[in-house]
Amino acid sequence: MAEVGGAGAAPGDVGGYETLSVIVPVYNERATVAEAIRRIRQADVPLELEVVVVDDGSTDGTPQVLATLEDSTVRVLTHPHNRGKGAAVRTGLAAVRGDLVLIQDADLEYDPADWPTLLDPVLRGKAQVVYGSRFTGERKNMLPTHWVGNRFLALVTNVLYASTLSDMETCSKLFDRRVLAGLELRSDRFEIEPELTAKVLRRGHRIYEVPVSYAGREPSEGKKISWRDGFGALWTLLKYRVVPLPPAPPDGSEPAAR
Ligand SMILES: Nc1nc2c(ncn2[C@@H]2O[C@H](COP(=O)(O)OP(=O)(O)O)[C@@H](O)[C@H]2O)c(=O)[nH]1
Ligand SMILES: [Mg+2]
Repeated sequence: MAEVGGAGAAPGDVGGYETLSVIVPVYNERATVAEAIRRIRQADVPLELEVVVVDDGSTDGTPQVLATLEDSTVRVLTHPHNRGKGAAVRTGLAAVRGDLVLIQDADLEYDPADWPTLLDPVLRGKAQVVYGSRFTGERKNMLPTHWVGNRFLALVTNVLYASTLSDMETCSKLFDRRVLAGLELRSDRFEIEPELTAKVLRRGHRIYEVPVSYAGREPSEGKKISWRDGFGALWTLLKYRVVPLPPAPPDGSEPAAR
């Protein structure tokens, strides 16, 4: 893995990072996945790009669409049966090799055009974890129940973990891969977002937030997360506040100096 320049990185360089690995969890996104991957290919990043799409047992023709998109830069991994977004992210994490890891959904709610904004604090050595906030960027839509749920879950996160996040549930998350080493992620479903957040904060990392644009979709357009998932998120936040964490590997995943 590349030596990371951290705070000493000169302007214009990429902080010692070489490869950005992008994990794209996909479940029944026939209508959007081709456009999502087109936008991913167009993203303007000063790093080598590794894209790993995880088809989570889609049954709507997504695998056929993916077969036409796969090439040397876009790898497709497949779950034989649907296991949930968290399982798809974990499959992707086990497969990627880059020194930076970004999770990018396939449903067009988040836009790879925002990646330079997300990457900027990491490449300048200011952060090892960056979240794209939907509450400080422009947004097309968020259902009122989701707005309340998202604000509430961010508040609970901040109270439990002494953070100041505006958006914990954002699906726009970027990590120095060393931060993720040894976290032993377990979530299969949408609790992957609070689990990642809780464990990273418990390890003492600060999460840097930048604004990203958000084009929220409606249930009729395929949005699957619902207010019920909010309870799972709440439970996950409470649980990881108290369960012991696996020991951090001694490889630089210690928190950067604050
Ligand atoms: N809903 C759902 N999404 C999954 C699953 N497996 C992978 N995904 C992908 O995860 C992303 C959905 O995440 P999110 O935006 O939080 O939920 P949604 O927009 O409400 O469906 C999309 O890219 C999905 O295709 C799954 O089992 N269920
Ligand atoms: Mg989504």
